[in-house]
Amino acid sequence: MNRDELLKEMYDSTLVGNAPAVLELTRAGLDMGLDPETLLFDALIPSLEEVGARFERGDFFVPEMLIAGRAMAGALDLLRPLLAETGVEPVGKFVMGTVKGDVHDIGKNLVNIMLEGAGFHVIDLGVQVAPERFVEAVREHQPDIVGFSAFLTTTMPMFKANINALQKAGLRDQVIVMVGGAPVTQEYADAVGADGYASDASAAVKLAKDLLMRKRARVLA
Ligand code: B1M
Repeated sequence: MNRDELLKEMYDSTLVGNAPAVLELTRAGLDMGLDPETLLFDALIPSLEEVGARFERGDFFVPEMLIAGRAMAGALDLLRPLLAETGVEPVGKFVMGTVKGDVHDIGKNLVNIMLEGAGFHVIDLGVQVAPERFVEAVREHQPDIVGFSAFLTTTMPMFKANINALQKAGLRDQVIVMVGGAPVTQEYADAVGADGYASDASAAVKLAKDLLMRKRARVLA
């Protein structure tokens, strides 16, 4: 099997949620010398995008989405140590979670992996994280940044609820707030008073570093 055949096979196997095949192909791809980013951005992520498109058209239902998601998650487990390989000292602390009412976590986990790869110490609160839990974690861990992921238009309003909870607890000024997730936009992030929005994991890492540098420059000034 050559590179393109492998990527196509991986795309197709993810689409139908064949987790063992996706795992095997991930291993084969790495053995072939493909980098983890190629497997992610040229096969796994496009495949899940197609799953979403089919769900929207009514060709796929929740079980299909679920097994495709599981197949991708299995591959991510294998890629995690390679994507997060870093020898550097932690550049900052990041508390991350998917908002209350939302169980999607693949995108959040990918952002976490890339942040770890860039040297951030990430504290992952998981999914369905209530505002009080974010407040508790910010108080306990004193992170530089807190990140909220939302993947449904119905759960995006939790960003505002989380920010209000931080404000009420007197913590809002101490922490940078970043938001993201498939339906989120820059306009929405601005409207709820977040400090930053990123559309994907690479952009999230770049933004986290920029926001942190700006914060540290302000403190020194
Ligand atoms: Co759901 N789902 N789902 N789903 N699901 C979507 C999100 C949807 C877009 C599908 C569609 O209709 N096209 C749609 C939402 C529509 C909307 O509201 N706009 C949808 C729906 C409707 C639902 C249910 C309501 C279905 C139902 O029950 N009728 C239900 C809701 C359950 C709930 O949460 N309460 C549901 C359930 C599920 C499963 C459980 C079956 C499964 C989740 C499995 C899991 O995550 N463990 C699932 C899946 C797999 C999907 C799709 C197909 C794939 C999501 C994914 O993992 N993408 C998705 C369709 C799609 O997104 N195209 C869909 C790959 C991932 C790498 O990308 O998640 O965008 P993404 O993450 C990116 C960026 O968003 C960004 O970086 C990530 C990496 O590059 N990012 C950040 C994420 N967080 C960030 C934080 C940041 C910065 C950037 O800073 C803090």
